[in-house]
Amino acid sequence: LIFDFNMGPQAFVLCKCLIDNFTIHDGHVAIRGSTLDSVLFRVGVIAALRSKKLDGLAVGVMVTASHNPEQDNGVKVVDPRGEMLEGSWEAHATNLANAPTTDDFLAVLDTLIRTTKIDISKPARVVYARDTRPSGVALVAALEDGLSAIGAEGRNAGVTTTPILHYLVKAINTKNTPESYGDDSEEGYFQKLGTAFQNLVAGRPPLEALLIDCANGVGALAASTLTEYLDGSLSLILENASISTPGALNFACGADYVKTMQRLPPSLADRLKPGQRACSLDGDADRLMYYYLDERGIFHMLDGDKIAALVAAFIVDLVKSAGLENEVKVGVVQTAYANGASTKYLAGRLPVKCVATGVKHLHHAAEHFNIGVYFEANGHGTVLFSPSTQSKLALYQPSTPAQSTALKHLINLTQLINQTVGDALSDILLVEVVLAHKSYTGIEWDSLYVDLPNRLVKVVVNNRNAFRTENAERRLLSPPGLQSKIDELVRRYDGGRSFVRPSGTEDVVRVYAEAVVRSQADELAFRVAGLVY
Ligand code: 16G
Ligand code: ZN
Repeated sequence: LIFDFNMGPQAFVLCKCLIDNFTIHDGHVAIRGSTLDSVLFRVGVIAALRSKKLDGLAVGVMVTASHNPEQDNGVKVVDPRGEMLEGSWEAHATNLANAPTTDDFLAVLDTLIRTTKIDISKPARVVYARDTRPSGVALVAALEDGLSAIGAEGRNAGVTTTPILHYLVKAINTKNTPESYGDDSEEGYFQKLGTAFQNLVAGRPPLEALLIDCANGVGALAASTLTEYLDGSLSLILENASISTPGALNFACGADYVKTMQRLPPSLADRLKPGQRACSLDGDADRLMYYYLDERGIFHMLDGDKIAALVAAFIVDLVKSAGLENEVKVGVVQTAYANGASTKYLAGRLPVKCVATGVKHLHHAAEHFNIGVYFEANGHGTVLFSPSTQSKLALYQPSTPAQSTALKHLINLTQLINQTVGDALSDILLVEVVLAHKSYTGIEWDSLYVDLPNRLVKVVVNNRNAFRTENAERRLLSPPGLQSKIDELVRRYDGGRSFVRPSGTEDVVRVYAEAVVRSQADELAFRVAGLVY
């Protein structure tokens, strides 16, 4: 039983059962917006408790369902350093969100306060925002009720992107400290990015205008404000910027559409000239996909893997030019979804680590490098400069003018990049800086390596928890015997690679396959899906 899940050729579903509970993954839960009120109330309580536990440091709450359909909604909780909620608290949050009755909720709450030794007399501060989804208004009200129920101080950051909310959390918590992340306002964010960008492209010939598909979401507002801070150093043409058209959000546009369908959003068909660079944001502007049409009108996608390749190579070169290659080690973190050709390209140049899917895994692995570049193939990613590397850059005495220039660029990059989380706007500026420095068009960037054809399939099974993985999700531990059957299949395909993992956000099992030839990648994916079903 195979049917098209309305997602075109790239994703199919083998269906057995339906979803009926919430799970928290990478700090967020997603489900139909109208059924979420009680969850948001509870999230208000959880965020406040997390803040109390951390002595009143500000915690963030973002109401968004990202790239999902407009009628869905969800919530992400942001820890005081601007990062994803700590893993152990995901479990607490799951228990609290799923408590069937108010009495159960109170009982779980009581256990949480006792076991994690929260002093409830401590202050609590929560900063929150929402994307443009209409259901967000009522959900924010429910969140505010949760905050006042526990006496937390709330700050409403209004309608903004997920990465800006992450920025605000970190800026609030580092205010008036030597580690200040910037002014704790949207203006502070744009100012920081805009200034760093202008410094980085000063003296370079201006690039051709960049077309941005804003997914009809909050990214349209932020990208439009961003232009005011770029002072003409880059022109942005905003498309799919209809934030108040019902049903338009993420519909046939946006980063997830482009990645899943591997095609141009139809709305851009007569907008994009051959060779012109374009990119798509997702509904909360934390994912980014670049692409272009060649002279024959054929679509070429520059996904998270291509961004990682472009950016990592550039940073490695700058570190070398600054004379710091023995002191500052650059590394890349990927997941099993990274295209095999990208891994090969990167591994020839710098250390590459593969970790399990999910921003928290990538982010933490990237922290182990002096400069850690991480991008998921889906377009979510950033670059982390370790605190000691940032101090080293600040103190380093360059010995030649060339070293001095490279050093300045590295320091400006630490300001340009939103190091709290993947940020589509900051990532756009990062990509544009590299393209400007290298005088690359999309075509030259694309030719760094050639993607292996690949296919992603989802399979709905009775119990996805029966699927346990090891080795960064590249191999199955259970069900017993399944991995050896997959191995046997994979061996029959030239350049074949395939893996199976349970999704963390949907009640499905995902199957990925790649091979040297497109038809073989498709066939391998469906054969493996057949084994899983
Ligand atoms: C979420 C994660 C993303 C991950 C995806 C995996 C964030 C911002 N994004 O979208 O990192 O790749 O989930 O979903 O947390 P899956 O487990 O359903 O495949
Ligand atoms: Zn998103």
